[in-house]
Amino acid sequence: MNTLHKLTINLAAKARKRVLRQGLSRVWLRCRSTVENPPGVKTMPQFTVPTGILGQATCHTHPHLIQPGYLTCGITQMEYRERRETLVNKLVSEMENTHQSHIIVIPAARKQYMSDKIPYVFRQNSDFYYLTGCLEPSAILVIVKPAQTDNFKSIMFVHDKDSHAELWEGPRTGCASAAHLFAVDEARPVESFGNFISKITKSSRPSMVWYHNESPANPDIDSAVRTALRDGQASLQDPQRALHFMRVRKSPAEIELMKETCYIGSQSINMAMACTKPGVTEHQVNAVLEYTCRQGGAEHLAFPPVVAGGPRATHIHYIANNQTLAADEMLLVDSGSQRWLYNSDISRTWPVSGKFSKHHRILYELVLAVQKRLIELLGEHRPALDQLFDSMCRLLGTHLQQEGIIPKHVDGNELIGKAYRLCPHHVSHYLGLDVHDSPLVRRNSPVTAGMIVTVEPGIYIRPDDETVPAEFRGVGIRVEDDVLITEGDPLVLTEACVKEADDIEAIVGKHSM
Ligand SMILES: [Mn+2]
Repeated sequence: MNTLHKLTINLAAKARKRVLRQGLSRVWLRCRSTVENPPGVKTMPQFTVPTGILGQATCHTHPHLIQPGYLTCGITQMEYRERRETLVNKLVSEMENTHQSHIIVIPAARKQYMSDKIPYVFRQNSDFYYLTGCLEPSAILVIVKPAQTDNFKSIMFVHDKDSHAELWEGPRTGCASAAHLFAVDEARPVESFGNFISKITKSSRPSMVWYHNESPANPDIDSAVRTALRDGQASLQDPQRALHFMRVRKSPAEIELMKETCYIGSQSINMAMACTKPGVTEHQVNAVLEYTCRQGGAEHLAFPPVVAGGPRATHIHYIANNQTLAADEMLLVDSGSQRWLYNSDISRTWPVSGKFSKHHRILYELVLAVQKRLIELLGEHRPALDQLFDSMCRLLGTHLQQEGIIPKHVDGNELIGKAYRLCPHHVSHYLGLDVHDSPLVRRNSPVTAGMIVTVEPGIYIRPDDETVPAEFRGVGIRVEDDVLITEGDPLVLTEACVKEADDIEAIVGKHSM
């Protein structure tokens, strides 16, 4: 472990310093500033985190995870409060009728079971977490804004203290501490939600209920919301689009969290490269990814990873990961970590033997050149992601033609079409609390500073693809980095992950499991 540690540290040290340094100073100043407000400037309310054992880790009980004064790692109660305020203002401004009350309902995810009483690892609903920092299943955030006032009230419905339930499931925050912990105006037991929503919609007519009713995060409360809508004659609107437009641009604190998860994900892939040798199985490489991510501080992997040797890499979502790796194969890995719910998403491809064959190196360097050029383009004029995809097809087509993989006489749209056939997936998506983050922000939307996007061109040549020279067949290659868009040059947050062909050859196989 020590030799490998030194090797990856050396390869990644410079990159890491640069990635972690940028932006840190700004956040540090924000948290540590002792400058007093000039007279007359409104001071913002201050919040504190209650002491005692609560339903989730706090800065008091888990100081190794959460800094003093923060609600969750890196995020203050004030930041969550400001997000709720921004959402209310956005939603209200979308409606012209000022005589209307607004009731926003954002449910937490509920527990999911793999079989009787055996739960899956709980994953909070990202929209709910973004607005509350609350990790409790089946909680509900309700924001009520009466007509013709600027004020609004946030109410959290949580599971109240219950010694029997807590004996089995662990401590709960309970109503008495939840309002304080989540810096909301009120906390009530979840069981009272049905009554509450039906009373409030009846008493605040006319009202607009903002609730995402397509594939709701918690179907258990769906019927209560529907009944309230009907009986209260309220209109229904979906808050998710506005929320996703907020989530797609990361705050300085979120950027720090993304840098951490990207660093952990990068090192896990470096470790996977180091452990790769002929005879090792895809399953074992999967285990290395998982171990290294958790050991680095991630909750778990961001998604079931693709660990695909040889021609299996031409199936883009191959996750069986159950084959033995052979010396003449390339290995494609697409993996990432989730830390404090923020995800990294990285792909690398390397030779199992530790040495690229002539034709594998040609293909790898071709994809790498296209990937680097696409990152440059993001810095030059921040194309929308759909435009970046067009650029990928054009670049791939030209490069494949230069290498004789696509015939010389092909041009224009036909060339782009042939490139598209070899890379049938999109080149980019937004990244954050979800791996495919903010899906309601379309990929033709303008790309702006604060967004984090993936850049992931690839080529997949099936073993039976007779349109391509035989020596290039049976291989899938993808190179994927996570990139922060800034006012200046884009910042590659996964820069610690080895990607130059020579560096890959220096690290593959250097560690024994
Ligand atoms: Mn991706």
